[in-house]
This record gives sequence, C-alpha cells and structure tokens, in this order.
Amino acid sequence: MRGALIAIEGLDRTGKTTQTERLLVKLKELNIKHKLVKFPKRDTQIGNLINTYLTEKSFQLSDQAAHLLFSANRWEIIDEIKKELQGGTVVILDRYVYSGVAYSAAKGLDFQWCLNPDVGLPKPDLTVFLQFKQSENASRTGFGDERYEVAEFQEKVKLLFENFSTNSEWSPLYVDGLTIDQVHEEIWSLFKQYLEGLDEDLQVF
Ligand code: FDM
Ligand code: MG
Repeated sequence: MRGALIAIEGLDRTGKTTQTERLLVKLKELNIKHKLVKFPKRDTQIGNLINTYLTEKSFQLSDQAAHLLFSANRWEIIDEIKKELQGGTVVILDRYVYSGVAYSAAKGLDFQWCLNPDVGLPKPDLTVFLQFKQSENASRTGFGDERYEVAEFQEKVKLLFENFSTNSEWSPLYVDGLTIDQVHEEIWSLFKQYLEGLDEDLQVF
C-alpha cells in the first residue's frame, strides 16, 4: 500500500494554507504518517529565485522563464515525495501543477505549453479546489502585495482553473459563507476514504 497524494488548490485567500494546517493537526491526532509540501517551495535555491520574483516587482523575468522555474521547483523535490508515498505516508500538497498552469496561462501563455514541463509528474488521487461561488474574490480585502495578488488577475486565473473541473480527481468546494470548521469538515469527508492508502499505482500528468 502506498500513501495518498492529495492536493489543495484554489485562488489566493481561499483558505488553502489554513485548511492544510487543520488537516495536519487532524492527521497528527490520528497518528497517520503525513507530509505537507507547499508549492512554490521557497526554501530551495530555485524556490529562492521564485520568492524574489514574487516579492520584488523590479526582478525581471520572462513569463516563460518564471513558469519553468515553478515547474522545476516541483521536479526538484518529486523523488522525495514519491519515496514518502511508497513508504505509506499521506502527502498533502498546498498548490501543485494546477496552480502552475492556471497562473501562467492567465498571463496569456498557451495552456498546453504550460502543462508540458509538468508532464510526467504524479497526479494527485484527490484535488480539493477551494473556491467562491460569487466572484466575491475580486472585492475581498486581505490581498498582500505579491506579484499576482491583484483582483483582476485572480479573476482570469479562476477561469483557467475551470479547465480542470472535468478531471476525475477534481473536487470543487464552495467556501462561501462557511466557517473554517465547516470547510475543514467538508474536506475531511472527501479525504477520509484515502487514509488507508491505495494499492493502485500513481497516475501521471
Ligand atoms: N504560483 C504557484 C504560480 O504562479 N505557479 C505555480 O506553479 C505555483 C505553485 O505563486 F500567486 C503562484 C500562485 C501564487 C504565488 O503562492 C504564490 P502562495 O500559495 O501564495 O505562496
Ligand atoms: Mg499567496
């Protein structure tokens, strides 16, 4: 049995990080082996460059080069993730390939071109996509000042994410009006069935 690969996706400010932290607490309580990986993973050399790109608007990089860095940031740690899964650990991803494609394609890059460098990466067994039904996101306060934290851009990203909604492992979750606890319960009800691990091999993008 291998561990499940679970991704939490969504736009900025939808509660991904809060919810992944809640999941970790729960998994710890239940004594289930788990590992969290947040993408971009900023504490590697490639991740450092990505962090500079996101936080310093004066740092110039073509959209293509930036895109490939985000993909490289996944490839540089994927063997470690696979090893954890083989050892039976549940791996939770806070953003993954879907963010990679949606954010770059929202800048006008070709969708398939954006997916290409990630082809071969393992597909999650479950992707929970946190979203707002209302395009409430645009008016939400609390955006920071990183490169992509701009309401109009987030609206474009939202449309691009919709391309994945036909994927079999894609589980949209509307968070409008729900408390943190309620969202956690919803995620947990999707998550539960994967806790025992899986026999089938990982699929790949
Ligand atoms: N982002 C994230 C991308 O543009 N491509 C990617 O492959 C990934 C993983 O980075 F705006 C964007 C999404 C977001 C920014 O992410 C930083 P966090 O989750 O806010 O740290
Ligand atoms: Mg952010």
